Amino acid sequence: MEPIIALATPPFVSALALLRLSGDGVFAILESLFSKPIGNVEQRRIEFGTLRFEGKEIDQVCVYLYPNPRSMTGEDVVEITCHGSMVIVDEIVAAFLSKGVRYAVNGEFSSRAFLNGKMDLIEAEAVNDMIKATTAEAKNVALLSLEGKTSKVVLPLKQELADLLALLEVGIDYPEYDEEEAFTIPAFLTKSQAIRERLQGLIAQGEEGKIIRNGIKVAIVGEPNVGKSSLLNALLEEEKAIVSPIPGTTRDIVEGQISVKGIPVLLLDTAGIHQTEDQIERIGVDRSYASVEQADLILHVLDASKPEEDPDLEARLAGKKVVKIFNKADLVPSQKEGELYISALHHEVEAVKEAIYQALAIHEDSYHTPSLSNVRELALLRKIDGELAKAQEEAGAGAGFDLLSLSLQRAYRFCRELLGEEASQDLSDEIFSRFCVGK
Ligand SMILES: Nc1nc2c(ncn2[C@@H]2O[C@H](COP(=O)(O)OP(=O)(O)OP(=O)(O)O)[C@@H](O)[C@H]2O)c(=O)[nH]1
Ligand SMILES: [Mg+2]
Repeated sequence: MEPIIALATPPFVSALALLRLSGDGVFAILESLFSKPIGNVEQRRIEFGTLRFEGKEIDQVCVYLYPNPRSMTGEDVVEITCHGSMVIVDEIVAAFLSKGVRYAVNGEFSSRAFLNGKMDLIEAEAVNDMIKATTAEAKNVALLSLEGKTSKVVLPLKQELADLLALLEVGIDYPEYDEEEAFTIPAFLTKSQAIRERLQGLIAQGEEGKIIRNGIKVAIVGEPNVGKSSLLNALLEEEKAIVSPIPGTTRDIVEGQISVKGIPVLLLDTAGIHQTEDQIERIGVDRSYASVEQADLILHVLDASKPEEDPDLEARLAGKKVVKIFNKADLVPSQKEGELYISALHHEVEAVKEAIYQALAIHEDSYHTPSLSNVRELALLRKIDGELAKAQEEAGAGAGFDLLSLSLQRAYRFCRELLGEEASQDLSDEIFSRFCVGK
């Protein structure tokens, strides 16, 4: 394919920068700018030399030569390590552009790797997830996918779908087949149920993987003055939000990020919820309600010295995941059994982190288990399950094997799509455009 170039490291000043080229003729193009002959590249090789353009030296560089197919993209690839000044990077890029190389678009290197069979879609997406990971745990989960371990989870599923489909097809073509071996509706229901259980396990694991990778939003809500902002500050170990004894101090949402056992948690401190005539405060209260809607988990803070239930707020929290917290434990002589008491003022909030972790109900395994955890993958798993559910329903209503086979074929196609085996160009374009250039 046509040669492309991109900067693979961030566009800032640093000790070194790495540029990557891939495509037809990249060795010859490099040779035309390099101080040494490159010749035939039969094995991977590193050369040190000078890049020159129009009689002017650009920089001393190391070039890494990867002949196809043993390269990241499967094409001829050149990587250039130069000194990390953006002036040098710009000059190198300009020199290559003048030689007919084009600047890569987002994800083009990974997209070529995918098209050349160097990795499947799940692995390609893992490259993106790994680069975007903000915690070590998130990076580890992405690494499992990159190593192909997630794809291996899908292969048995694909095999089971293929087996079931084959049994249905035999049943359609040879209905008179030996009585004892004939495939029956009850047998179909049993087998399809086993596959659905595997699928549901994958979906549950994927949801947990998604939390570990992307993190969650946690809203801190409650009446004014109960100590919500104090709790935010104590968790952040920073005086981020204004704290005062005057009710109604916080009016806007104040955000802060913490890590709970490696899970990125975005905390939202909100305005105290109560009836108010103050116009600005009312806007704040509306924002608090909106945060409740958006959040994955709510920390409902009450003042332990005067715990008042607000039926209005309780109603809003119905159906949400809520952790109830009694703050200002230092002001009360006794604590109710089984409730969570803390003192934000005295920075006694470790128990809150533990409670957040417990509420998420993450299995320890999920930190080490490969899972299908991005939106595309989870949606496809649900579609496969949906097709099987439909087939089971039809089987229950007396449908023939031919009808069931249609649902199974769709399920099988979704499974192939999961691995990128049947990805349309549109789909892979959509996926790779989320990558940054240079990948
Ligand atoms: N004794 C005691 N006082 C606390 C504790 N936590 C917070 N306070 C005090 O309670 C008052 C209100 O605290 P904030 O954190 O501003 O309360 P808030 O819920 O954010 O209030 P609004 O923003 O007005 O809704 C301040 O005077 C805090 O110092 C605690 O654990 N113990
Ligand atoms: Mg506040």
